[in-house]
Amino acid sequence: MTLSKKRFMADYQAEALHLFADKLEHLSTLQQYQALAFLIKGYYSTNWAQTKATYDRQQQKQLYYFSIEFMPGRLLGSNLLNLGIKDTVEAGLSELGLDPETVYAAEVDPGLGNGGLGRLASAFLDAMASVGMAGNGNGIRYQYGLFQQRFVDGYQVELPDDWLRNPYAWETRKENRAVIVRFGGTVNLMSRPDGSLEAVYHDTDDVLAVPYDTAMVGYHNQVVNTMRLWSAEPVPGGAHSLEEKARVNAITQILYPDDSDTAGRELRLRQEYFFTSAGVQSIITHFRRYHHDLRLLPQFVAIHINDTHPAMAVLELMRVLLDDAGMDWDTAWQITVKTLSYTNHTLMAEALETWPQSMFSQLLPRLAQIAGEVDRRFRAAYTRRFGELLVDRCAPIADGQLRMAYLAVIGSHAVNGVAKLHSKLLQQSLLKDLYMIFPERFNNKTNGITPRRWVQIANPDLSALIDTTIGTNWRRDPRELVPLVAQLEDPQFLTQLQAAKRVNKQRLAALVHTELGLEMPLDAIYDVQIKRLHAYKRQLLHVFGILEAYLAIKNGESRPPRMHIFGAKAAPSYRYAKAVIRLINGVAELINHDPEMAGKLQVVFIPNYGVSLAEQIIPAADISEQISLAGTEASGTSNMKLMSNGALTLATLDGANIEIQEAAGADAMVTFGLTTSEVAQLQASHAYSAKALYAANPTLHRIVDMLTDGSIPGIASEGREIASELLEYNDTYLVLADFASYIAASKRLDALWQKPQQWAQAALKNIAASGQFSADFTVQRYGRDVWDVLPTTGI
Ligand code: GLS
Repeated sequence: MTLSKKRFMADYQAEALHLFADKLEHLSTLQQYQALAFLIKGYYSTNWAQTKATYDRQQQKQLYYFSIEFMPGRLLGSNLLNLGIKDTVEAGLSELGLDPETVYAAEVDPGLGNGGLGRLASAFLDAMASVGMAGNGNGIRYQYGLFQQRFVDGYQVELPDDWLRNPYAWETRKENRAVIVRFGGTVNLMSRPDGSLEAVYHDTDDVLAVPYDTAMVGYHNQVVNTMRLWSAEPVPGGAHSLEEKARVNAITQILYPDDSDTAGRELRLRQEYFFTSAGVQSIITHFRRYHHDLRLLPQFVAIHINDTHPAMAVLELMRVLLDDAGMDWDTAWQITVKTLSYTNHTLMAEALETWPQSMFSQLLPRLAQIAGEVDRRFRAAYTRRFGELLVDRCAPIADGQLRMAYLAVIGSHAVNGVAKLHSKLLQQSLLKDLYMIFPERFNNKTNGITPRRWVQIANPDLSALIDTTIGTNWRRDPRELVPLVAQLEDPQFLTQLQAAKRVNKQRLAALVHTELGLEMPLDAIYDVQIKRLHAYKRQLLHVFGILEAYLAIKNGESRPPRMHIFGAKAAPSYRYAKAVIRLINGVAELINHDPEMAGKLQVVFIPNYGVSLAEQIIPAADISEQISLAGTEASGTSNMKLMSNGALTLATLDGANIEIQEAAGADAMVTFGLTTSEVAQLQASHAYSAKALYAANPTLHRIVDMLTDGSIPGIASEGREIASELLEYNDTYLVLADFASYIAASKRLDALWQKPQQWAQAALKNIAASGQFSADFTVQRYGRDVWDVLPTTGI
């Protein structure tokens, strides 16, 4: 949009007066932020309404991305950027005596997800708007987001994230679009005169699902899509006891703070059905405004099942088509499969959701009946050809459990993993039986990120340098970063690149100083690992690397200075992960208080990792630690964000690391460790002995002993727990097995650091190759191969 500074300033002052009946300069920072956010919302509202009207008028096929998690991050900066008015607004703010960064920082960061999965969902919404695809989000408006993390005596403490305490400026309550979601009760099937069946419900628990819509503003294209989040409320008019009201509100009160467990609790099942049913119902209502024949649904609607949480969309859509529309089973099934598609996000067997049939039928009796019929028909259709054993292994129901991943595959026309390796492993292991039956459904869609947030907003100095070097086309199409490689031999450019990194390091160092009182010298390597705390991600291996350096420096060895920066939340019930957090904080205490380590080696664990903190850390990183055991990390996306900011990846051959290496070149990152097939062989042969490695490698021996011999302050049982996982339980994630090659790889990075020009060249190769990992391309691949929804303004 076009906006002059003068008009902006006048509008802003008027908005402040209108909202708070006071002058801008008398408002709190939060109020100044809110006035600005409401003003900007007003700026795009017409486009928002017009986008919806255009989709309807042109009868465009629309995609609905069903996800139990979204992590949009702060929206003010990205909305300003995407509207093309960021510079004007910032100039206006400054002229009004306000600091833009301070105003931006007053915005809450809705943590409606755990990590990569939720952030990916939001990146996709941003990307779809930016390439002009008709894509909507469908999820839950949790009253409390992912907990706020504090450290007390080195332990993680979880505080509630009351993000809705103040009105959330970007959302719009659509009470006129509310729908009723039914739980429990009994259901009888009655024949209608035309022979079709009608489901008659008794004694159900009804809940009102109220949508709150938030605009997803496209980049410089006037497209504004919608993220719809549902909130549970008592049905109006009913006589509700306080207890009943509390039970209803509980459905959307909290986000489950775990992204790997089945969290096999009834409340979780309620949450899943709640947003899935509300989403399906509202889609059908909208569709019916324009079409009478539900058989046309797949022509106009695609529904994507993001991980298994919304997998019961298969059953819910069947319910609507069978019971509400009176369709026969085969027609309904055909439509369902054509409409739905599914992404798997993990190979961890324990993360595959299953529900006890008894719980499921009590809470969702009609869906349980439909699930039984899906199971019966699946077995009947494929047993003859594939044998009873195979079909039993992958049927939706077995041993009294509903297996949601299998249901999702069976009820979708397309199934994908999130990196090439992950998609291959799905076919070879986790979903191999279903791959036998439905090979044509399987495909890969490597994840992506939004460089608008991670480079343009988070790294203004790098962005400006790129602009002056190759122009601004990369801002729309980040593949246009490739020509940057022409600067590989340009010492002046490389120096400027280093200077931009230094500015970011300065900013992070200031934050760390304020938060933790620690000094981080700017000439040190900033070595970053930021992600959920999980055994398979192996933060422990990183800690072992730190202890190796500590012992070496104590021993008089000289190493380039390194700051080890962590950000990670542990699920509150995940003991091992919490033990590792305590360990990292203990190691930090040991090292940061040792005068011999000053300026050489420091450990910085910044609490409360989330999207906003990531925006501060990522631009400052020199090394990106992506060190999961090969075959465990489905894709990873921090690896992409960090590379696009010029960090060198220290990586196992896992997830998308492999594709990053292909893109940036072998000399732009450092890899180590067992490969997936080596891991599989080692595990199958039962030949692995962690104890033998411990006995054979004196450094490793020493480090493992440090866990229990009192060397690390403040840890006791945690050290023993971790040591026992390594030695007694034989090191599930092969930390000891990869230790030696990890240290060797890390030393290669130390050596490279001594040659600043070569380091800068490797950083440049990463930046130049990062464009292909933009989510703009990922969603276009989904649109073309899976959803049949095409971009209108895309690149
Ligand atoms: C995850 C995977 O663990 C990540 O590797 C992946 O990048 C992300 C998005 O596809 O999905 N799966 C999950 O349950 N949480 C994740 O972050």
